[in-house]
Amino acid sequence: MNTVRAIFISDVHLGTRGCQAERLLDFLRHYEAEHLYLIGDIVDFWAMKRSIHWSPAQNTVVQKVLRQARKGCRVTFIPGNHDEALREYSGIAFGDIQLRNEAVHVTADGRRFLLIHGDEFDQVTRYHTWVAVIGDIAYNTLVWINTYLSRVRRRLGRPGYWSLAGYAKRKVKSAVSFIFDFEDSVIRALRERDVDGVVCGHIHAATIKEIDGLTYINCGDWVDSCTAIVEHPDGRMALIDWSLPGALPAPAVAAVPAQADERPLPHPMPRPAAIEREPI
Ligand SMILES: [Mn+2]
Repeated sequence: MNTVRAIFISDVHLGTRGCQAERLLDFLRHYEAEHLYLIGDIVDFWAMKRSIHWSPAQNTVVQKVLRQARKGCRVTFIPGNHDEALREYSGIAFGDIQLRNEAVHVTADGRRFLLIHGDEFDQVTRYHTWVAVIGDIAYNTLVWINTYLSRVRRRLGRPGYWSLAGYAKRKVKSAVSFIFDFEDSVIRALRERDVDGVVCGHIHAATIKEIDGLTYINCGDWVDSCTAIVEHPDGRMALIDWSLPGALPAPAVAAVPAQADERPLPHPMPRPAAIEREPI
């Protein structure tokens, strides 16, 4: 068990098939903290309107968080855009869990971090909500249509070459500039605040970096990257990558009863070293 001062996680997306609840549980079994900050999109109410995927492991995640709160860990839940219904309860304690639309965490070495989910700095979700809502469906359809069209093109013997690789590359390029735009607008907003940095989520891109003298930290997510941020007892912030293959036992976790999350893991495999990146 690693004892840290604070754990920051975001974008768990409970209620969806993509949620890596087993990996998150495994991470939570290896770390204990005085503060646990849940920085938005923890429960995906958006996706649950379409279909609900709620596994036993997802249940256990919720129970584990509630149990930690009961045992004295200070749990703060900052809603994101996928769980924004909770935003109107900001300031209210919900059992042992504090709900806040934003918070400030002071590290052991005295640095002040603004904690926000960050969707207000995402131009797409802010001004073009419909794009975000239908985005994944539309994107998949577009890719499907393009693939089909190129097949038709070939069959008709049309000259010219349509490259899926080129298409993907352009997509990636715009994704990269999307991340830069997001980081820039978050940092710009910090200027008016009495803080040394920010811990946010939303764009599913974990990082710890210095931008113009401020520290930009993003928790990443538990859908693709399986990352968290921890604050060590000396105030050092570190990015934990829990996505490494082999880190997780067979799917047994999903089938065990509720109390099981206090049991030691059945696998004897030690965790590989170098799970921390870019400590600051
Ligand atoms: Mn979000």
